[in-house]
Amino acid sequence: MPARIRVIQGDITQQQVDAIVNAANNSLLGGGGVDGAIHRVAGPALLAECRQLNGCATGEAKITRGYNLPAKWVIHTVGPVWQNGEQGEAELLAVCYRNCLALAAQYSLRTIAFPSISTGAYGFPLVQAAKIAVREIQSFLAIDSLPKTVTIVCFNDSVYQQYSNSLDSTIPLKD
Ligand code: AR6
Repeated sequence: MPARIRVIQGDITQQQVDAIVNAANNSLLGGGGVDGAIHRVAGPALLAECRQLNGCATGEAKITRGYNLPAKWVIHTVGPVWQNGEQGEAELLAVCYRNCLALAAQYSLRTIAFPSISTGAYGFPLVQAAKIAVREIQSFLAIDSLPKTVTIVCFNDSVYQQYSNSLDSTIPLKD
């Protein structure tokens, strides 16, 4: 049986999955990093739909169509900005993963890809973020049959190494 979580190195905008997750900001009106890349590939219709959503609170998730992306859907979530680790950042990051996965299950999506939420412009320490991501995805998949598979897409080598280490240190979850 194939594992339900995998870690790859690549560009999330090129993933052939039902939904990709966007690490957005509270405005949902675009930005840099993975957010900028997703809007560039999806095209202006994505921004037009995002304008109707009235933003998104930190930790919450909202879904739009994927337009010119290979993915049919984009799940936008807003990770916490790292301050000092004592402002609820860890729980807010965990809630992002849970809310995205719950939305995917609600839409009956089988495959979803996540970026490394909050670890770029928002400054969340990578080691801790990778542990939280893998823990939350594992816990969700243990109680829900959807999504079937979750891919964590790492843009560079150090991010890939951290998420791989984090996944290796857990018991693999099979179908
Ligand atoms: N595919 C996969 N991962 C990517 C890609 C890509 N095409 N491009 C960048 N990454 P960041 P955040 C990685 O800064 O920390 C935006 O301006 C990147 O290397 O995109 O949650 C938003 O509008 C890093 O590992 O997101 C917000 O204002 C990871 O994605 C703010 O940045 C996350 O980095 C959100 O900051």
